Amino acid sequence: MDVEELKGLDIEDIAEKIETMEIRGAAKIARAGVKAVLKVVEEFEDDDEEALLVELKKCRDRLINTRPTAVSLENGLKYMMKGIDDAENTEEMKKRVKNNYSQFIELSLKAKEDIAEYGGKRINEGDVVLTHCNSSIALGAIKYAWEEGKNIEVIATESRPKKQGYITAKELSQEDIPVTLIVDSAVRHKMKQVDQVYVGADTIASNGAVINKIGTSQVALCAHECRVPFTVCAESYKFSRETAFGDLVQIEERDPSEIVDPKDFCDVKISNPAFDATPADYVDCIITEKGIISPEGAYRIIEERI
Ligand code: RUB
Repeated sequence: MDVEELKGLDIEDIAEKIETMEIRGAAKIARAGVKAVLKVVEEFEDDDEEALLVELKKCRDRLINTRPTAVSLENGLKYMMKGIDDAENTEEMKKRVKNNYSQFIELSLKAKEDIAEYGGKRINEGDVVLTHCNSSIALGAIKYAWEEGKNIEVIATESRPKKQGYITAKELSQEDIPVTLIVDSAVRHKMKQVDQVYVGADTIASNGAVINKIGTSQVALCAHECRVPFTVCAESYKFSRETAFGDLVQIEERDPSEIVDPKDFCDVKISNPAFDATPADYVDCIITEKGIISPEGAYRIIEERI
């Protein structure tokens, strides 16, 4: 589900759809978040700036913790608030928010296109590419390579517990891209057939660590051991400025019922972390719309925004 499908939904509907993962994937979450903020100004009829500011902040606060790991959402929401504090009246505030919205959506979609091209060019004829979970940005690069006429194959991990790998497998097979679905625990066994790993990211920390779907760090470790290049595809708004100043990325802990029926395990504690952090040491490069960087270059991307 992406922004164009959000017509008729109110802010609470959007927040709930993000929480329940009907809207999912860091890029789509960010675009849905900014759309919710746009709705605030579209629906606001008063001419009281203070009241509009309160409504905007209320919306931001409702959304920000729906998926706490994805800094794309936080950065998108911040983008929407640019310039509103010194706007002289509600009309000016609304204009700025609307402008911010158009710019963010354009930036997000253009970044996806650029990363697809840069990433697609680095996939070689005959490559077997392994991907984890369902990243629209990593898949963009894979599809670009295929559309360029390269005969490639994809191995998609199931990505327990929510099985986003099914979405990946179906999405690729619909485009006739040869794809093999495997369970997450088959990654090491299969890695000897793999030429490259391509994944997305929810957040990139200032030290180059990549926070993505749980299991990504195990995939990276296997790739590293097998000398298989590990590539991350992420727009610049997934880089976390806050991590440069000491903040830690919060790893979302989701409901145990996504894994098992807790009633069947009365005396067992069930833990369901949705994301993990892959250290920079296991990442060969990060493809952004600003260019391809080594993970050590993450701070430079953040610095440009500071
Ligand atoms: C999705 C996930 C994706 C990133 C990047 O997790 O981990 O790899 O969000 O996605 P979830 P994209 O299904 O829990 O949201 O490249 O589409 O932004």
